[in-house]
Amino acid sequence: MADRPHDDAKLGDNRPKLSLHVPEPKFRPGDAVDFSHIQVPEAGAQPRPDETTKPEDMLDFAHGLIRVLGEDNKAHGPWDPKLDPETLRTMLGHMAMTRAFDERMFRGQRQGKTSFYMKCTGEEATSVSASMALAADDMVFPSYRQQGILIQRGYPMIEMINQIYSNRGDKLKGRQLPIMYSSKEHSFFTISGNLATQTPQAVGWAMASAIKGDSRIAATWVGEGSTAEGDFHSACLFATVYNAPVILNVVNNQWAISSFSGFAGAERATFAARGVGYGIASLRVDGNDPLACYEAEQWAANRARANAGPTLIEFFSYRAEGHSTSDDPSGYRSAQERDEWPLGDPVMRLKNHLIEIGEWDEERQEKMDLEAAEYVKKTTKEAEENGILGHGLHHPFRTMFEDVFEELPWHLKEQAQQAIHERETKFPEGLPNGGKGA
Ligand SMILES: Cc1ncc(C[n+]2csc(CCOP(=O)(O)OP(=O)(O)O)c2C)c(N)n1
Repeated sequence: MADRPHDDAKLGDNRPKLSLHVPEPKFRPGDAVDFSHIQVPEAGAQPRPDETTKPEDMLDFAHGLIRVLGEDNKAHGPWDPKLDPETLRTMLGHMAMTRAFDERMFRGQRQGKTSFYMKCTGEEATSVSASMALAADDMVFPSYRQQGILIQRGYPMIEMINQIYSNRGDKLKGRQLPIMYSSKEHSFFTISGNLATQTPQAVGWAMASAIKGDSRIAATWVGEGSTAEGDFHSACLFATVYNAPVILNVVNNQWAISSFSGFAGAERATFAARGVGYGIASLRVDGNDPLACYEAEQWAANRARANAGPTLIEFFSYRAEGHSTSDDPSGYRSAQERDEWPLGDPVMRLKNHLIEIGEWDEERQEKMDLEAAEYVKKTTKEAEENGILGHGLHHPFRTMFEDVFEELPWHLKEQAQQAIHERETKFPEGLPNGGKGA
């Protein structure tokens, strides 16, 4: 108190009282939803600047919304990637497969076959379409919601399911929480549970590629909630300082579990605008428009390959389902939000576009959906032969001590022997559920 200019509380009473702003989402459970405050520009309205344009000449792109597919289901404007119908059907197929996979894995969790699962429903374009614009050996650093990249890159689905079941076929030997995939062969970086850590790692990988004079680029995906992490700042700063050939994809699906995007700063600025202060070219894109997602990623990839620098892309989308199998969104948001979402559903939009241009029909769509569901079912059955949660078919117990370090140190050798001995003493006939002790 002694250091304050006035001890007398009455002095300064004419100043306005300070007040704290605590963000509050517009709609809570039971509320009627009105998304009319969201600005949705006409498809095709945005120009497409050259990939080497200076970031300061691109400020409008951080605040607008790049859109290609219009209400008329036609492709408009300079961001139309003009993909041939075969490629469009492939894109639709990968998105439909991702959705079918999510459906079955979610049910598998409810049936107790796995402990955990996370869907990406409504966000399929942000992974599938975006990764289609990259080369197969460009390195991706995803979050846990880009399973569409693995499907698009042809990663065997049985490996995904083995990992989800932590069974004896699991390439990660049951060490990782379900869905935290890793595939070096598919240039898909090991997923970590710690949010945003992959973003500076992606930048570092891109820097290494540039140091070596390689031609591969890196791309990372992160949720809008995760951009609040300090690591995201580090990623942006290193990317811009070293002109790293990297794409920072921010999937703004409006929610971080039960926290709406306002808590990550959405009330003050777009997430694309976050790149502006770093001098990073930034695009804000309709994340439910598969063609816009593809072309924005292509633009950023061209930019990185031309040594013209990093790009930050905000995919404006909506998390249509719960955060995970452990979440019930009816506890914190209005059930109407999904239906009212002004940008629609990415799978439906691409399907309707293909029908509009005479390259698809409802019958073929039905057949494709059925085939996708059948394929996932068949692959699930195959994976189940390697074991499901709690059935005892998993990697040998001792393997949990391996790979902590490159070489097994003496103290871990001792711990492994002790653990195996204790198990054999306790369960001389093997584990009660039929699993092997060691
Ligand atoms: C460093 C860290 N903090 C908190 C968590 C717990 N957590 C897991 S997912 C999540 C929400 C992330 O939301 P967002 O980044 O928007 O991605 P989304 O789940 O919507 O795809 C949180 C807080 C975590 N895994 N790591």
